[in-house]
Amino acid sequence: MTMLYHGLEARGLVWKGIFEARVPQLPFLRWGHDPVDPAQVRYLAAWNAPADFVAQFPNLEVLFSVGAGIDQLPLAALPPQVRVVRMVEQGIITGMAEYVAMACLALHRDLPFFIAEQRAGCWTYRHTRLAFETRVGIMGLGELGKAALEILKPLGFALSGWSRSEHHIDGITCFAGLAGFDEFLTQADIFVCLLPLTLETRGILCRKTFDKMPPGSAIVNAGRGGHLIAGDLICALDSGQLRAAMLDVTDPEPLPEGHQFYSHPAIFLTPHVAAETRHGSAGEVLADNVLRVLTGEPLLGEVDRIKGY
Ligand code: NDP
Ligand code: OXD
Repeated sequence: MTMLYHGLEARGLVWKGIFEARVPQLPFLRWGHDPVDPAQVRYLAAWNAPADFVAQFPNLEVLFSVGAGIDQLPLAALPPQVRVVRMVEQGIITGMAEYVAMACLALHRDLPFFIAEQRAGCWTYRHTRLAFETRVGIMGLGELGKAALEILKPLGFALSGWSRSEHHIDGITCFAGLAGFDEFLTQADIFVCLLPLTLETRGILCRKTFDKMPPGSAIVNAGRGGHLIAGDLICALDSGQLRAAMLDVTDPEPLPEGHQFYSHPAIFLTPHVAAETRHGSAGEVLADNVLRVLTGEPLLGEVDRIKGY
């Protein structure tokens, strides 16, 4: 019985060390480095894997995502009995909270406008607001959405959130499901997407959604590129319905050379760096989870394969 890792070499080395110390009974093999008997592979940790790659392991029991999302894995090709686990670790959570704080403060304090004025050589006054005058709506109230709310709350923003099921969070106006979506969209000036990419959420950042937001709203997408309809965003920005978009994720990644997003004055891109899986903390979480599998305990971050997240 073995654990197989597929991904960045530096991370693999750190994780091998952690497994040797914490789970010595389970050989930790690195794809491309160690000889692998496919029939022995019970656990696989990967960020991404081609469909035929997963099919090579007939006795696979658990597929661990190296990241918090799982949509990049070939789940359709995975037998239904294989369990899928996403990464829930403090490095990703803290990284995302920092990114959301940065994005919301930059948009709230009109940084895009002031940078544009500077580039034009203009010293232009514009009245600024305090955080309590700006409303931020978080789409997705999971690990990352909740961390985003926690970092934004002490800054004073007026906060709301939207999720699939009902949530009750102190000091946050919560909306749920399709029934609550339209009202949620009237409640904020900055919308932050921290949803998983599923059949239900693909394309959710589209014209119909933008039209229901207050005119001049801004969006932040740190979920997945597939949440956003690119052409609809450009139209909404060009018409002024939206004033700015901060995008950490795009479809595809990397964004091809010459793509309109690179040069659009109201779009601010980062190359999928909002939250990175940290080698040390994530390796400990993976080892904890593998120990849980071995002792039959519930897993942290197990995905409901029907819901898709
Ligand atoms: P979780 O699974 O913890 O949370 C997902 C949240 O989305 C839940 O609140 C869930 O609702 C809500 N949700 C799911 N489907 C719907 C729907 N159809 N309608 C409304 N709400 C919905 O995920 P995480 O917070 O850990 O991560 C979220 C995503 O962030 C990842 O899937 C990944 O795509 C992205 N990500 C991006 C990174 C980056 O660097 N840009 C880094 C890490 C993650 P409910 O609570 O009711 O279940
Ligand atoms: C993740 C990501 O899902 O990096 O962890 O996007």
